Amino acid sequence: NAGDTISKCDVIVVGAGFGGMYAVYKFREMGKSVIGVEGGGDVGGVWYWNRYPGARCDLMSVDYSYGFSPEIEQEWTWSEQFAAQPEILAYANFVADRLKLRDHYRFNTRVVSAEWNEKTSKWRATTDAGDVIEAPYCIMSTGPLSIPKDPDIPGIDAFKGELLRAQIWPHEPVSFEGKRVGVIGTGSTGIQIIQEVGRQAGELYVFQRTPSFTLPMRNRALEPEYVVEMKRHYRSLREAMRNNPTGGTRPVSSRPFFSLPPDQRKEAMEQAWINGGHTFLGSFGDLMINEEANEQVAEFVRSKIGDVVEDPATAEALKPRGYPIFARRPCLDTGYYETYNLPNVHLVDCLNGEEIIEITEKGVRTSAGEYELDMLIFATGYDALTGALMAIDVTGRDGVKIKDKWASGSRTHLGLMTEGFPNMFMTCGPNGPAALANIITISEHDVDWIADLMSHMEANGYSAAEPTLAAEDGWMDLVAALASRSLVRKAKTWWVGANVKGKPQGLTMYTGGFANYRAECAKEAIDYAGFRFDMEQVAEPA
Ligand code: NA7
Repeated sequence: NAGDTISKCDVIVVGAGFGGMYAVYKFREMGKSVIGVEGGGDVGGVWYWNRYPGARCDLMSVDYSYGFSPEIEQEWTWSEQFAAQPEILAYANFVADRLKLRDHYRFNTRVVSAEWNEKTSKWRATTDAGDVIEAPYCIMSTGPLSIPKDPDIPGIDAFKGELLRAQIWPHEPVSFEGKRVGVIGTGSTGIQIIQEVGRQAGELYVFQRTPSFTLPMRNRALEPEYVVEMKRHYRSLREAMRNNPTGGTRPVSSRPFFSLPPDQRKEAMEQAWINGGHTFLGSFGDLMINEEANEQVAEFVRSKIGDVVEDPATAEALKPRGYPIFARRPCLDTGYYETYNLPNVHLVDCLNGEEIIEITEKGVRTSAGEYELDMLIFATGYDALTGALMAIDVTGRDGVKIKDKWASGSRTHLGLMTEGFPNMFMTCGPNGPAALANIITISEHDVDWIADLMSHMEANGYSAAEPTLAAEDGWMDLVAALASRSLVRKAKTWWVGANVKGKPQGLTMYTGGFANYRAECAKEAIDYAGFRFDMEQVAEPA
């Protein structure tokens, strides 16, 4: 029963992904007692759950790793330019072992509610195990992509074959051999699954609604000499990451697309194609704000699809139209388009041809008929950015619920805190740069920023901190002003809430880039002018 076990500590950390793990470490190093709560059976966050074949990070491993520990940087060696899920999960485990983080965590446990107590200036979190944890500080490291979303298609429960979800993939090996497999979802996840399962399955049917633009990943094993160099230069690499709009090491250009003559533009695009995916965004500075420049790159990529895919109708159906390239998360692939040249791989175009009607006992029924399947895989994304926090019954000052405060969209100051919810912090929160920049760089920044605020509070005898409404309004105005220039708002994606029925729509992420975000947060930390603080109460009531 709730209340049977009350644990008291200084900091509650919700989540054991990269954000939560660093939070546990940092606050423990500050001498605080920390209790972590994690729904998964171990550390790793999204990498604990996403075990589907081909799961891989689309950021380079040198970027997608912690920068706070020079020892860990030297002790850990990445094997590939873009690490696969097992290696990333092994890294998370390595860090957890090395820093003894597991002792702090309660695994297989979810926080179901969190309530602020005005009198004691403490958060009281209740878990699904019935435990109660009380602490002055609560850190929500719940992740932008952690609540899986099924497709809104009737009949999901009717299917009698194997139903698998990419976001909660089984731990035991899955065989596709000789099976008729269907995949719904062609975002980053679906693309990784399709290119892998297409080579293994008996028949693969891809039910595609919106085609994604995907660019060559150009992954490679990291040669020992490269690793030595990388390890030697980690400090300067981390410094470069902190000053980069994406929070990564790849240089970003400010060169406008049309500043080059046509032949040089073509040459730059060919070079970006050869170098691989994200170098496109590093080649030109205006692709996310100049529609014409964006369309030229989009058309270049469409022509590449046409070059690879042999069947003209399939090639045409795979070419994304009607939204700017990079306005959906650009996917990076290894032979995705080539997969459609395999005789056992079939594209079902659910945008311009057939429509999915329902899932049946035997498979998927479209307007053209029924596809009989042995296995159906959902790669249909997440209730992103706000979903995980909204899944917790969070009550702030004066009994206000987060789900009411955010009913028409998330509102925060700096993506880190929300007015009316004192001492509750988010890492990689909504209205920050999370989905558009390196999440590990952001997580480390956010935790360090929170730690500085806590130190400021303690030095001044403050028991509670929260942003003022004016500061929050100011931040949301800035976010909106930046968003109004960005082409990201022009596609229907999880970035704008379009993938979840009834969710508030709109681009409310900070699109000014990580480096500017860091500067905004640093500016606030000079005097915390956007905050109100409460003084320590004399004694806690018995
Ligand atoms: P995404 O990018 O949200 O993709 C989900 C996919 O699922 C997308 O292609 C959707 O098509 C498709 N979908 C969802 N519902 C349906 C129905 N009902 N019918 C057909 N197709 C459907 O999720 P991912 O997991 O791929 O990627 C999330 C992030 O993880 C990614 O951006 C990287 O940052 C890592 P739609 O576009 O809605 O037409």
